[in-house]
Amino acid sequence: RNASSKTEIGVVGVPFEKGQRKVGVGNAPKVMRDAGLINSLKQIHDKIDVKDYGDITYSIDHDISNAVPNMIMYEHMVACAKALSKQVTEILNDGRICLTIGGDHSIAVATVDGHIQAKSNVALLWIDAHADINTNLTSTSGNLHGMPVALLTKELSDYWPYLPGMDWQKPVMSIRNVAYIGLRSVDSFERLLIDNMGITAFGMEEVEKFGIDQCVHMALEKIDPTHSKSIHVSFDIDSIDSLEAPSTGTPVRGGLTLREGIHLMEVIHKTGRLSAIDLVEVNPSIGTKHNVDLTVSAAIHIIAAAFGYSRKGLRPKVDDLPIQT
Ligand code: 4U7
Ligand code: MN
Ligand code: MN
Ligand code: MN
Repeated sequence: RNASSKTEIGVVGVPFEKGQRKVGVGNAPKVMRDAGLINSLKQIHDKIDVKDYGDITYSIDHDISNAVPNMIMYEHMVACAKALSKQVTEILNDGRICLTIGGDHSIAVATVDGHIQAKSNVALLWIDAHADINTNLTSTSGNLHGMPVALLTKELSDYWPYLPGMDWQKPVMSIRNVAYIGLRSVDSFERLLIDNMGITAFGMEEVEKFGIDQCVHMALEKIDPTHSKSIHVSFDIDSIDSLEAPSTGTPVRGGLTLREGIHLMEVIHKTGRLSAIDLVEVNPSIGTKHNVDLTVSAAIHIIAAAFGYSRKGLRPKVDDLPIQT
């Protein structure tokens, strides 16, 4: 895919914040749209077509609160995820790349599930300071945004109890098709899993050692060695250093620079196989207005890079400079 081929994008907002305990992250879809997200996408180049599918709404139909130990506001995640998974599948079946604006990271259970429903052969890049691979038994917080990778992968399915209301969600993704980039805050049981299961992980030590370009290429080679899979990027804004993206619920210093985040997305764009992006964990209620502006604009730059924005500039449609007459 290049600037001359048509790119169709479907945007969905998920004003969901019950996968963690801080208020505000649910306002990110509105704040991102108000900051000009849709126009930034349209302005990347003239072959871009954007359709905004609006925000996900959900209602809880049966009482499954406290059905599973140590999973806070579980019934909300279940209901929102069901609606979101359907929406993602619909956007992909409409022939569009799906851009999901969270919301906290628990929503990725649904976006990846919806992607698998539409494309089956999915490779997942998880860009995050955290591994988000806790189960309800290993989590020290009970926050669902720390659990999505464990909910999605078949190798982890034996470690869960029966999850009422989640029967529609099939944990069919193999952990071998998942790679992390940006890790620097990993809980002890998460570390155990990454080591014992040999999960592909390029933490900040590896980013430092090999450089971001090599890390992305190596990650893609591991999760999609035949260059044939549909690529899903789940981008937690806290992967970016908290100096450059401060307005987020669980900030960690020593992260990716915005430049590294942009380059990572440029590399993925060039595969031509990017089908879905989640941009999650922007919390407009954290920090000053300046902090929020920095975080939102970082997010928009990262998204634009994924859809082919070129830092080199685009050539005009004609081949000559305008002549004075
Ligand atoms: B995010 C944590 F304990 N691991 O499980 C947990 F450190 O989506 C943090 O990456 C999870 O922002 C962070 O609560 C979730 C904690
Ligand atoms: Mn996360
Ligand atoms: Mn995180
Ligand atoms: Mn190869």
